[in-house]
Amino acid sequence: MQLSEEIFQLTQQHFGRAPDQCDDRQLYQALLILARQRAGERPAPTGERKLYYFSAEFLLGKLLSNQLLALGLYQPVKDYLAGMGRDLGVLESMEPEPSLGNGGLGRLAACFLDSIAALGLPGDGVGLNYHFGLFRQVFSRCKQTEEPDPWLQPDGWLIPTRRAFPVSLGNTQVTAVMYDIAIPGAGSGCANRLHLFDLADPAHAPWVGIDFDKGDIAHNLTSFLYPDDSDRAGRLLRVYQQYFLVSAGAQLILAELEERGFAPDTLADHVVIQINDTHPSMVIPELVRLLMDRGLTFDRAADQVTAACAYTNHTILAEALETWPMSYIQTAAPQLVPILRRLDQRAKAAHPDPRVAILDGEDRVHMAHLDIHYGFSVNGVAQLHTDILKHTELKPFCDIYPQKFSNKTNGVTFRRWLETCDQPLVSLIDDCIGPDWRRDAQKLEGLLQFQHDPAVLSRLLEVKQQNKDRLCRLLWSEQGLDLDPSSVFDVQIKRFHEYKRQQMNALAVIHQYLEIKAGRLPQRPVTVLFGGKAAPAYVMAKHIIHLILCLQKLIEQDPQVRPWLRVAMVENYNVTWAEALIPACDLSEQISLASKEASGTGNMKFMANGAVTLGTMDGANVEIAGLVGEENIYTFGASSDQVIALYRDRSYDPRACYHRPQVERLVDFLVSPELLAIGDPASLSTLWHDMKSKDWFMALLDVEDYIRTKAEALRDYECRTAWAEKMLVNIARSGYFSSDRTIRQYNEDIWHLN
Ligand code: F55
Repeated sequence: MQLSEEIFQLTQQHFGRAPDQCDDRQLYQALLILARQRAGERPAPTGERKLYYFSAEFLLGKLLSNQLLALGLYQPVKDYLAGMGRDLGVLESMEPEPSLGNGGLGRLAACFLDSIAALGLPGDGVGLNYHFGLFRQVFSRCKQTEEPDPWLQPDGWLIPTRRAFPVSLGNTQVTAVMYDIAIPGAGSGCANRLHLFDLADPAHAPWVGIDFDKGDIAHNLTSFLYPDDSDRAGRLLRVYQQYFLVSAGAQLILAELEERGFAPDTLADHVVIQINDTHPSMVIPELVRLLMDRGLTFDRAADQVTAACAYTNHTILAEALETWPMSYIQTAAPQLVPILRRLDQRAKAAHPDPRVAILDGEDRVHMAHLDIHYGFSVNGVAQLHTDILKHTELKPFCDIYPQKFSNKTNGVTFRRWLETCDQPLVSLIDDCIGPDWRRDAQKLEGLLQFQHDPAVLSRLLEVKQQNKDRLCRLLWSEQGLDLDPSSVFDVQIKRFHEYKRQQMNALAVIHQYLEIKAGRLPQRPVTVLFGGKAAPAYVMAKHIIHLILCLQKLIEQDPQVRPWLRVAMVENYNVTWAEALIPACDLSEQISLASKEASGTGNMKFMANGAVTLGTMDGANVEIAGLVGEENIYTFGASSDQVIALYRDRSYDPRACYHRPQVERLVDFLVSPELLAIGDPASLSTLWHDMKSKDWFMALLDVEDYIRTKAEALRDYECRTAWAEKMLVNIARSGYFSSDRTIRQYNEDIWHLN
């Protein structure tokens, strides 16, 4: 059937009218149903083994455009709509964004699902259907507040299934029901599934305290995604959620194994489980338990599980490594306790070194240690990160199991992060090198032949300007921010965390402000854009947001500074905002303290969209620098080796850095009369004290070099042609960071799916 006929039938059937009589919501709904049906008809890929990608988070973003793209319907639908004077972007703005992730880890899982399906590999995602996602960020009096974010729609992307599994949580029996989202693969003709488990009869009272003693667990288990904070309160609930996820997921795996006609003791021949950080690590003891129920001995069960499970590490921050008190597991999943104790004893018998113990002296379970002993693969997410894991953080493990360790540098799907978010750039690329880069992103290197082509370079600058204009219109209509599209767009968007050092960027803003006040004007106005959420219990991150919102307000009120410098913090930053901000960015801020950012993936998206990186030699920035060469990136700051030595010797002295005259005046501005008149004195002075005396992530160590390097970038920006060359080289060299490449490597080295 013709596309137009099919859409006609759908709108007739559902709304009793022709497409051109439908409002935006009805037309959106018809396209959703079309995509859902087409994807549902696609066969699943086949292979020797099937992958299950276990993750507590899948940060999908809006689905319509990307589903249509994967189905080969994106351009046809756009053309069809254009013929009626309608616009896909407008229709898609109806769609609520599923906020099933905190940040990079969850978004990586979504990019991976896209690439797994595109490569035609058999692999499903396994996660949870949080009804209120993370939270919606609202600014009030220059502070972040949190509101529930209901994203589920009555007739949306979720497909109910008949699968249901019993899960016993402490002394409560619940039923896990399974909803699916189809994941069609671009160019593969197949579709995988994202399985999201939910409670059978949830009450889901939003935003009320959860009282465990009243049995609320059985009602609120899948209400919220718990933020990545160091807060105690939500921790027991996280254990409940994790067990619910892995128990249902493990039962699904064994049910499918049986349906494929294979015996439980052949699990590892037919199944591979990728464990996305330690959040799903309880799948290991749970599978051992279920295999023993099916007649395997403990040792055979443990061997099968070990040969089926692979673990990805995403952080070396000590406070982020999960260790659960056994008493929590006793409460949430007592059936796992004897299994965990046996797994611990078996590991201790073979490897008595206390540094590699699963259970420590305080009866806490080290989840990463469990994964390394009882998995066949451990990977980091960028070369530097993997090297640090092997030589420092996980060295005792690497000495025991050198063959288990490998690097898989992260990647992002260019279908979402270039093709659908930056159409002006896509047209330019197609005009230069044709469409083949869609199949193989490395082909973007073909752009290098245009590095000195004045026509291409000037078109590149026009594309960037178009994207900046579009962002300005959006920020004005959605958030009432009126920005200057002719200014330089300097963008830092990511979760708020001290190690990511938004506070250092704020100090650079203060520097610029004081320069302008002193009559030293920049060559061109600069707009510093921020976006990101702080975990509700992460007090210091909230102080940093407060500082930035106060600076924004201070500058708004200052007619002397405002024409030259603006700060704009986007409210409720999410995937959708990222898709508008990244194509509009000139300077990409990737300024984490070296050694602390495992990889970063925003850095890759910016690069592919022609932004130039201002960054430390951390995570994947190191690989970006290697690919583009030093003339096409701005790097600064202490090296990871230096930073690691400073921590090891405890020799970082924030006070010494603070007392450098240029630094002191920036830090002291936090408690200046101007700022105190705007903000909360308690918040600002807490941050001020912390920066002077603790500065755990060494913002003051790098701030001068940072300011100097940023100034150099802004000077270079004025030579527009030379800057356009940098943009072009960044785009041309970004192909390595396609998640298609990453997934090929996972498949070749770890999964061996087909
Ligand atoms: C979420 C929940 C908890 Cl409990 C802890 C951490 C997180 C989380 O969101 N982590 C996260 O996003 N990690 C990031 O993973 C990315 C993908 O590998 C990396 O690029 C990034 O460096 C890392 O911080």
